[in-house]
Amino acid sequence: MIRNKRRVASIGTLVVVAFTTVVSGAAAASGTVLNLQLNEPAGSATAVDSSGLKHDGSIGSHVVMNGVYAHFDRHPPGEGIPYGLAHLITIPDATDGSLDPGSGNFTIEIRYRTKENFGNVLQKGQARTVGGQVKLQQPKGKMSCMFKTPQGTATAGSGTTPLNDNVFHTVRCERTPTSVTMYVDGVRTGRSTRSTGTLNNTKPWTIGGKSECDAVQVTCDYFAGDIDYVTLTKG
Ligand SMILES: [Ca+2]
Repeated sequence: MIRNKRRVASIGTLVVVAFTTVVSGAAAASGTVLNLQLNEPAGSATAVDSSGLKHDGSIGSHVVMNGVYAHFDRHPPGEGIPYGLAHLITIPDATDGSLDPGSGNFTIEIRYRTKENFGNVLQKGQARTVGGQVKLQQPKGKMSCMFKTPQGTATAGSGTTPLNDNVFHTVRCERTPTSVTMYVDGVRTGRSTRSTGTLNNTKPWTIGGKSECDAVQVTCDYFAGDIDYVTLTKG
């Protein structure tokens, strides 16, 4: 009897081990998929991804690193001059889809400060991008987080109080298949309960504005201020 029990137990252990292997294999793109702490010293050209997935970013020549955060200089909306990737930190798309929200849970967290009332802080894709787009922007100093695909759009905001008080704030935007929710400094400030389908495009993530400026009246939506870190988490 004892021997039989032991055998059952060991089979049970084997099943657990096999199941764990399958889960971790399928979950190559889950957990933290981007972790940019932006602690590079002045003059650095690469923002190192500490997620383990090697999604390093390219630091544009306008962006000033100081070992603690990234500083983005001021180019107001009316300036009308495109700087390409120079004003941005750019993280190329991952061909395995690991940087795309897909159809599941996806969480963005950033810590930033600004005294300005304009700018796109973080995005993947733009208005006409096939496969949809994700965007954090702060018109009037209020942050909004939008997930948009042909199947649906959901946007959550930071509430009525502007955040452009030049004090660091942590913004967390949680997307599920049927909702987008924002938390500012740990407090829930907005939620949209809309489905957003499958979001998967071939565009890079950009921090600090658009990689492709609107051409007719040049608009790049450059952010001005400081960004302490950016993390992206799937699942
Ligand atoms: Ca930092």
